[in-house]
Amino acid sequence: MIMNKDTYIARINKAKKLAEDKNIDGLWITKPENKYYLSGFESSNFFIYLTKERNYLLTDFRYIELARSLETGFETVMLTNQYTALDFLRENCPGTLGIEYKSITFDFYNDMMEKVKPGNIVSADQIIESIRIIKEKQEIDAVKSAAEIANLAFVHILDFIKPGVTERDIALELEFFMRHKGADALAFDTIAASGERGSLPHAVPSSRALKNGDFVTLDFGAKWNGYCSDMTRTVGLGAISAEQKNVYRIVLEAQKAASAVIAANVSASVADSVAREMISGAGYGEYFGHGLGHGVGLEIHEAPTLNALSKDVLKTDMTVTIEPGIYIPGKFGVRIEDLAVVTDNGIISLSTVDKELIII
Ligand SMILES: [Mn+2]
Repeated sequence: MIMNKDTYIARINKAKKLAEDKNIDGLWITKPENKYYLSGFESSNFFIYLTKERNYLLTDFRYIELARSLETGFETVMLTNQYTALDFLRENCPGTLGIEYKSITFDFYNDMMEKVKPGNIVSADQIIESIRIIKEKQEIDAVKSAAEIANLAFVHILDFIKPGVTERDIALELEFFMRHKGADALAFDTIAASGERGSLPHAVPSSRALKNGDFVTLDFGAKWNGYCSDMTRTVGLGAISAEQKNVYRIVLEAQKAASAVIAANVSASVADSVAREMISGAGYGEYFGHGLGHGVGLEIHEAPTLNALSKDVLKTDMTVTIEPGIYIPGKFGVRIEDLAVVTDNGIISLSTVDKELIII
C-alpha cells in the first residue's frame, strides 16, 4: 500500500534514530519487507541506504523511472554494470555500517569485505522490524481488509466441503475465491489437512478425498495491498466421534481463554501459558507442539512471537494470531486461529466467522 510522503519520512526518521542509538553511521537495508515499508517501492533489484544526512534508493535502469517518480523522500541512484551497489558503498562507506545479517547473502558479504572494506560492521536486524511491530492505522485497516477476504472465503468454502472433494480442490477453491474478492495473492500456501492428515500442523494439500467422520483443518489467508491475513478453522464431516468433539472443545476453550487474557502490557509468554496449561490440564499437552501465535503484517510471520520463551510484551496496535491446536498422530488434528488487533484493554478479533464446531 502506498502511503503519503510524510508517513515514509516519519518511518525513515525512526529508523535513523534507532541506527544512531547503535552508533551506526550508514544503514544498508536489504530485506524486501523493510525496503517496502520505508519506501513503498518494490523491485527485483534495489537497496536502501540511510545516513544521518541522506536517504538513498538504488536501483537499475528497469526500475529507475518508477523510483524517481516516487514521492517518498529518497535520492535515487542508478546502478549499472559499471557502477554497482558495491561501488556506491565504497564511495559512501561510513565508519560503522549496519547491515541486515538475516537477509544479506554470503556472496554479497564476501564481495563487500573485499571491495568496500568497511571499518566496522554491526547487525541492523530488528531495527526496521521493531518499528513495524506496532501498526499504523492504515496498516491495521489493510490487515483487516485482508482478514475480511478470508472471512468471506471461509463462509464460501463451507458450501464446497463435502465427501469426495479433495484437500487440493478445497485449497484451489479458496485461492480462486480470495483472488476474485480482491486479494493480491495468497498470504501463504493454503493448508488443508483432513482425517489422519490433520495431525500434520502444516500439511500440504493432497489428493486425499474427504470422507464421513473427518475433521478438516483449513489454514489460509489473503494478501491485500501488501498486508497479510491468517486464519484457521477446523470443521467436521458427518459422524464426528465423542473424542473429536472433546478435543475440539478443549482447543476452543484454550483459544478463547488466551484471547481473553491478551491486552496491552501482557507478556506474550503469559498468553501462551494460558492456552498451554488448559491443553495440558486436559491431558493433551504433548500434542500442542507449537507456539500460541505470531505477529502478522507485511510478513505472514513477524514480530511479536507468542510462545513460552518469548520476551515480547504485547502492545496496543500489534496484530497477532491466537492459534492453539491439538494434533494426534494417525488420528486427527484441531487448530483454531483468530487474527486480532491488541488494544489497551483487550483485543479486536478480525476473524469474525464462527469458531464453534461446524459439522457439515
Ligand atoms: Mn498463523
